[in-house]
Amino acid sequence: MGSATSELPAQRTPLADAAETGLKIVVVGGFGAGKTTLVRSVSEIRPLNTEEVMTQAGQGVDETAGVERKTTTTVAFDFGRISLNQRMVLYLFGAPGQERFWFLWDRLFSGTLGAIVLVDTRRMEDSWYAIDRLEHLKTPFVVAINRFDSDEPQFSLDEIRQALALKDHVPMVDCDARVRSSGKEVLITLVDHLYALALSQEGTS
Ligand SMILES: Nc1nc2c(ncn2[C@@H]2O[C@H](COP(=O)(O)OP(=O)(O)OP(=O)(O)O)[C@@H](O)[C@H]2O)c(=O)[nH]1
Ligand SMILES: [Mg+2]
Repeated sequence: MGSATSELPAQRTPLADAAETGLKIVVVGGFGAGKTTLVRSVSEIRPLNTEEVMTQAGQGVDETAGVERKTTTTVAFDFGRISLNQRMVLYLFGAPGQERFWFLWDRLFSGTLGAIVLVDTRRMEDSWYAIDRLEHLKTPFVVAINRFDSDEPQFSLDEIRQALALKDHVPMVDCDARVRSSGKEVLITLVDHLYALALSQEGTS
C-alpha cells in the first residue's frame, strides 16, 4: 500500500478533493487514553485545548481508577493541525473522554473523514462506546494502542483486536502519544486506510 506522504494519484478521488481544503480527523477514546497528548505532540500549531483542572467536585462522577495521577481533563475538545504534504492538511479534533461529555461526540464526528480510537489497555472497555458510535455512523477508523509504561500485562495487537471485537480490516498500530514521530505514524496509518477505502469504492462504482 502506498504511503500517505507520497504524491496523490493522478486520478481524482473524493479524498483528494477534500485534501485541497483539509481533512477533518477526530481522536476519540476513553478517559485519559492520551488524546490531548497525541494532538499536542503532532500539531504544528500551538493546539487549542479546553483542559480544566479536575477538582473535588468531580469526585464520584469522574471515573479515575487507573489514571489517579491525572490532574486535568478535556471539557470541550482539542484542536490541532498538521500538514502531511503540500496539499494535504489534517485538522485534528480531540474528543473529551469522560462519559459525561459523550453527548458532544456525534456533533464532533460530523464532516469527519476518519477517526483514531486511542486505547489504554488498562481500561480497554472505555473504548467500546467510541467504536460503537463510529461503526454506527460508518466513519472509517484505525485503532492506536497508547502503551503506557505499566506493570499491567502487555497484550498483543491480536489479543486486543479480539477483546475489542474489531473486524479484520480495521488497522491497528502501537504508539506513544507523547512522541511526535509515533503520532505521525498513527495519522499516516489512518490516511493510508482512507485512501484504500476511497480507491476500493471507486472500483465498485
Ligand atoms: N506514561 C505515559 N503517559 C502518557 C502517555 N500518553 C499520555 N500520557 C499521560 O497520561 C495523562 C492523560 O493524558 P491526556 O492526553 O490528558 O488524556 P486524554 O485522553 O486527553 O484525557 P481526557 O480528555 O480527560 O479524556 C497525561 O498526564 C499524559 O501526560 C504515554 O504514552 N505514556
Ligand atoms: Mg483530553
